[in-house]
Order: sequence, then C-alpha cells, then structure tokens
Amino acid sequence: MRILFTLVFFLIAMPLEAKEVKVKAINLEPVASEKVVLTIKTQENSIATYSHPQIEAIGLKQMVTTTFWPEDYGEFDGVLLRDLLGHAGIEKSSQIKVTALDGYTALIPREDWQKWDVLVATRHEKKMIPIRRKGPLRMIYPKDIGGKMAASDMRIRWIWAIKTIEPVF
Ligand SMILES: Nc1nc2c(c(=O)[nH]1)N[C@H]1C(S)=C(S)[C@@H](COP(=O)(O)O)O[C@H]1N2
Ligand SMILES: [Mo]
Repeated sequence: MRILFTLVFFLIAMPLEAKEVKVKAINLEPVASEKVVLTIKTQENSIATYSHPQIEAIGLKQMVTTTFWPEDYGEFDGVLLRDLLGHAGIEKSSQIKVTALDGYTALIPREDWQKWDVLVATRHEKKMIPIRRKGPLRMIYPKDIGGKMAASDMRIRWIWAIKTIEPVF
C-alpha cells in the first residue's frame, strides 16, 4: 500500500516538478538592421552598444517555454544572459540593473545567469518582437523547469523592452 501510494505520488508530482527546458544552438538569417537596440555599461566611463544582429552573433540559442502571460509562449530565440554579460565583460558583477524603454528598472542577481539558462530574447517564433509584444529585447526565464523558476515573484525580473544593462558590484 505504501509503495503504491509513493508511486502514485511520484507520477503526479513528476510532470509538475521535473520538467526540462531545452536550450539549443540555432542558426537564423540575420535581420538587416544596424540600429542600436542595447547599451551595456562596461566600466565606469565606457559603454558597449549592440544592434540586433550584433547581439545574435554572440551565440543564438533557442528555448521553448511558457511565460506568465496568456497567448505568450512557444519558441524564443536570443542569447543567454550569461553569454551577453560575458561578451561585455561584466559577468562577474554581483547584480545587474536592467532599464527598459518605459523607464522600468529591475535588479537581477548573478545567481540567475550562473545557475539558470536565462535568455535575452531577440525573437519569438523566429521573428523580431515588436514593442507591443514586449520587444525588441526581453528576458525569458526557463519557467517550465518549475520550482523557483515558476514562482510568480520572479515576474519582476521578466523585463521587457530592455534598453540598458549596467553592472552593480
Ligand atoms: N519593461 C517593463 N517590464 C516589466 C514591467 C514593466 O512595467 N515594464 N513590469 C514587471 C513586473 S513588476 C511584472 S509583475 C510583470 C508584469 O507583467 P504584466 O503587467 O503584463 O502583468 O512584468 C515585469 N516586466
Ligand atoms: Mo509585478
């Protein structure tokens, strides 16, 4: 009886807790745009600027997950936050401050990019993301893993319309 109970418990709990979110490299035709869409503060007096194709050149990855919003799920493409910060040389900062086009700001702790595959999405279903759909750049966490990643207090870190990133040491 006890064994049966345990088995039933695991069968119910498994799909909720042990889901996997796969991240794989993908190749897509670069978009023709040289417009700067992202500015990263790299040091006290220096910045790095990125166009859409420059971001994707860092290493385009595909991730499939749901989000916290209705009709907002599926394939997201972009670069791992870890790779982007590494490219700018600020991956060792203890936090980053992310500012969006609407003035929204949020802090993201280093643990997030070290421990999790957090994506800075440049595309949804392979297409550039318009501002009204939370683009052109937005954070996508691997929510379907479950646990902490699916906790609704994580939503404050799902910044959309990302404009600038700066290290907080
Ligand atoms: N650019 C931007 N991103 C943002 C926000 C915002 O106001 N602007 N709000 C954050 C917070 S606090 C939450 S809870 C969710 C809110 O998403 P919703 O307004 O679509 O429910 O997005 C996050 N990302
Ligand atoms: Mo929120």
